[in-house]
Amino acid sequence: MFYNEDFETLPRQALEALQLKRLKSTVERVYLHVPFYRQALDKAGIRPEQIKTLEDLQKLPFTYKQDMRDSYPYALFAARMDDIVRIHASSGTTGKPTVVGYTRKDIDNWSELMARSFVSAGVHKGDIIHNAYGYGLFTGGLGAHYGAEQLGASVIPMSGGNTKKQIMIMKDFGSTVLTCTPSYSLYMAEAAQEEGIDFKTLNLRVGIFGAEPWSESMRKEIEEKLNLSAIDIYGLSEIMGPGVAIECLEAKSGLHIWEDHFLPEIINPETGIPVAEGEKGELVITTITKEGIPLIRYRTRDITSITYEPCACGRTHARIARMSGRSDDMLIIRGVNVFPSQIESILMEIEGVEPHYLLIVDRKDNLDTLEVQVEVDEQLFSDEVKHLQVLALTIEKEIKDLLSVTCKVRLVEPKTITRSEGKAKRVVDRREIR
Ligand code: DLL
Repeated sequence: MFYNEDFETLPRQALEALQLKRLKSTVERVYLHVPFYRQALDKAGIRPEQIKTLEDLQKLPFTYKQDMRDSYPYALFAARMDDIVRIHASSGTTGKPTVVGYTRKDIDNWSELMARSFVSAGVHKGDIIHNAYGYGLFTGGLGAHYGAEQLGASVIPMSGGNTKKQIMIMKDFGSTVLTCTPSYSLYMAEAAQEEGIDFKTLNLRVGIFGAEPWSESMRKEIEEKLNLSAIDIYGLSEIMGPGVAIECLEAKSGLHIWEDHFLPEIINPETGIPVAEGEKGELVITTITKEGIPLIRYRTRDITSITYEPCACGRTHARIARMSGRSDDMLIIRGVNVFPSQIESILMEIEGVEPHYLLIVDRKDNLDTLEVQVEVDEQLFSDEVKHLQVLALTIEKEIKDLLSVTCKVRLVEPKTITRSEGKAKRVVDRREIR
């Protein structure tokens, strides 16, 4: 099933021809309207008319998050403020947020791409979409909302929070699709259990989860607890919001990135040079249809790989692998690189361990320390102390064997780790605080 079959199954040659045409016009647009890009291109010694093939993309300079911060709030906009109909911003834990603006056409394109994404996840007109992504400056809520309406499904604009009410509405309104962060879905499962509501009695069929890293084992856990098929959706506000890439229900093997709107590259984050197909690196995206704030070779910091292999679903658009983390989330513990998602995968494979954890990194006597706090189920917790000790040691050994990092595991009581209604906070790095 497709939403826009012509574009979603465009043969690669035609797709690449379209990409080139759109790339050229985007480069012209930013050169003409955005002083930042005019200077950056002049400095790189490249003019828009020199873009003749898709490979010429390599000649263009990168755009970094810092460039967006330096352009706060509107300096990177390539459209007149008169033509901007929506403004979003990413929260940003430090400093000013990153601001993005959309023209009417940008909103239309975004709605279409979100509608395509819904269909790719097996959602159709007639579905009741319980949208628990946050509404507001965050792109999740409104992005999913517009896509759902574009598709013609019924959307319930829940936003995040008030979890008990979420469960009641989901049950009473007969929601068939849930959209929220993966961590929030697990919080909902827990809240439902407390209310004595079994997800098996709900009508939910599909969950569309993203906005934060999650693992394959977390998917299993969610599918079991919520009794639905869980689909991974990726996006970022700088590029558009949710719906940049999504898995298809047929294959659930990589996320199709909508290549008629975005040009993906995977590069070695250190050298900036593209890596081979299938190899891991940093995802770099060039937008090729955006009017409000087109970005050239934007360094997402997200780590993935790409494949151009045809997919069982018939879509011709490349697939990126589930994000294994952000290069700036990567922890370096005594010189060893560790992504929180790697620890998550190990934890989720262990019986009795709950999908709620927190990594605490510190420095003692000039040495990095890692404490893994993880909840265990009620039964285990009330078990003999000896058993808990054995379990903690087993996890420590597993982490040491697989990731070569020494850590201290602290098993904690159920429901002691703070739950999230949006993006979960998995790491506390005390080394930064000092
Ligand atoms: O999180 C947009 C979004 C909303 C995506 C709803 C999916 C669903 P930002 O707040 O700008 O936008 O955060 C973007 O979140 O660079 C990734 O690091 C991370 N991220 C988003 N989706 C995924 C995912 C939205 N499926 C940042 N897996 C991105 C892993 C993800 N990380």
